[in-house]
Amino acid sequence: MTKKLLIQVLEREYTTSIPFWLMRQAGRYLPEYRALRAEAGSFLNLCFSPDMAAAATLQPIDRFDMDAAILFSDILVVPHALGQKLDFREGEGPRLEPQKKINEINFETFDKKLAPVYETIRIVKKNLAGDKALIGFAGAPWTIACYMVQGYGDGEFSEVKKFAFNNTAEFDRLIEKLVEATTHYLIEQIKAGVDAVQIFDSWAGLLPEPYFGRWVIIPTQNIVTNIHKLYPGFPIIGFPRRAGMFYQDYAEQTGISCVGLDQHCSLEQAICSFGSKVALQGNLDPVALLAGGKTLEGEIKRILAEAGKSPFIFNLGHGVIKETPPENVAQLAKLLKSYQRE
Ligand code: 1CP
Repeated sequence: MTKKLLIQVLEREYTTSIPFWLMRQAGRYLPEYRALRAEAGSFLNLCFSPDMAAAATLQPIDRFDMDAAILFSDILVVPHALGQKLDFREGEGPRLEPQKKINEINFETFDKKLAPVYETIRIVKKNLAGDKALIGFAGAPWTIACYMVQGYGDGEFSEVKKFAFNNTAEFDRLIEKLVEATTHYLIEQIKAGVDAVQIFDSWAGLLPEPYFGRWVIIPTQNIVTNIHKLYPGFPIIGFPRRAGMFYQDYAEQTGISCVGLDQHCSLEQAICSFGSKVALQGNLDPVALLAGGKTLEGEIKRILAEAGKSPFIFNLGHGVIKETPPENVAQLAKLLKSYQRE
């Protein structure tokens, strides 16, 4: 069997077609997702029901024929599996009982709680076409710690930063435990059959130096090293959202195969400064996808022109906005599928 297009790019091979998938490609903008979500009752029940979670994973592929499926789950299943109380309230987002410390991890209990996720992967693999990749994922330690310590997301996490800056050694220990849990979780996903993994560091951009190095780069580097000890060269995508000027250090120091760019940085500059070391992904503003029409077409063409001949995966700079018309995603899919570079 020939190598999947997405994997070729993650290995920095030149391809004439550009693979694409979208962060949050499964979700509330799709009527078939809303139906499945209603049937499941709660979001967590959907995440932990392997047949339904597998169906949610495959819905966008059936509709738009992306080159990769991303496992349907959530980054917060990790604190949940570590014993933290988690609740997704309707229209309010996640709520956790705040906690600043993780004791010794019992991986038997952890895996028992996450067994439905591993089962979802096995079901998806059986039903996914051979030329498509399945991406597993986890939240990065810093982003997970934000939710663990504060208990909810507000986009600022000032309380978490205050605690971390005032108690660096204590926060280091929390991050180290999360490195351990995340490594284990991603390795179990690889054993279950994912072709690549993505580490979501959605709140990386909140950390100034020297903490960006300490709590974003080093923990990610440790996870990558741990995975590569067992699976040398396994493709890992890192997404340090809003990392700005720190993107380059992240790309050069973490050992990651591919870096996900948000819409706030220049693809052209990223290619010049670190595009010879890692593959790149992302950069389309989710609002351009929401807008559709000529706006969307113009932005897609700009990104393809800037990507040039670099190893590139087309994606958004952050997740699909829930008001996005599915027709706009169909427009994007059509344009990308007809695109061939020399
Ligand atoms: O009721 C619902 O349908 C809940 C909406 C929803 C969905 C569809 C949540 C709650 N999570 C998800 C799925 C999800 N989350 C996926 C599935 C695969 C896909 O991409 O199609 C993935 C990869 C995630 C990852 C995730 N969850 C992140 C990282 C990416 C990002 O968006 O920055 C984060 C930060 C979360 C936490 C979370 N889960 C859900 C919400 C609303 C949030 C964000 C909370 C906040 O605003 O802080």
